Amino acid sequence: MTRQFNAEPFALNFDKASTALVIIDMQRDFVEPGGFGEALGNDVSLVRTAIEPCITVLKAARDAGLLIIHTREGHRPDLSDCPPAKLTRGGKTFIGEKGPKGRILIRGEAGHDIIPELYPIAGEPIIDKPGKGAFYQTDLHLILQNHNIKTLIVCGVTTEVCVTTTVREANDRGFECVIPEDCVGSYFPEFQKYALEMIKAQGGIFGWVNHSKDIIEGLK
Ligand code: C5J
Repeated sequence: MTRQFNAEPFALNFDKASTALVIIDMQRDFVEPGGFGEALGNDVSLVRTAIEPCITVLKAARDAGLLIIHTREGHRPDLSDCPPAKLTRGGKTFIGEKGPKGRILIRGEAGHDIIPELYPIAGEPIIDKPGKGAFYQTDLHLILQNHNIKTLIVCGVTTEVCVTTTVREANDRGFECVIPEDCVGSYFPEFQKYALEMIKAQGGIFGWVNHSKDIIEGLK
């Protein structure tokens, strides 16, 4: 059955059976006080605003029977999957070094894992990604294709980095993406504002933007 999400720049038609919720990198190191994000000098309260709206959208998506996918950015402990160029970034904190919640962006470390409030349940795939985009060197496209998914609701952090890198590539791969604006977060308010404007500009050049209440209403 075709439904509609209220959204900008115009309403988005979707079908529950071909819609997935993708929650990007809601990891302890990015979102929790005392993590890597904060160690970089960021104010994590700016990204924590996305937690409550994400909880409501996750519940609505679970109740509606949507495919739900979670992603985590991080690397193997031996860093063999980390491009050398990425290892030089971070200013004072570098990937693989000891951070406040374990080695920074290393799989298996406490800080790399998803926050308890949004923890995946059985049957919800977790995509471990080495890059910013969720498609790069992962099986995300294959999983979406096997479930006949056409529409993605994309939430998570950070808006201008991993969320929109994923949305831009999803758009090129033929998916229709909607971002509920209160379900994404950035350490930089101006980046949040302009990243979302760029998605919906020019008649929806990369996708659609709406609010968690529009997602919940559309899934009812
Ligand atoms: C960043 C992310 N910001 N998940 N990662 O490095 O957006």
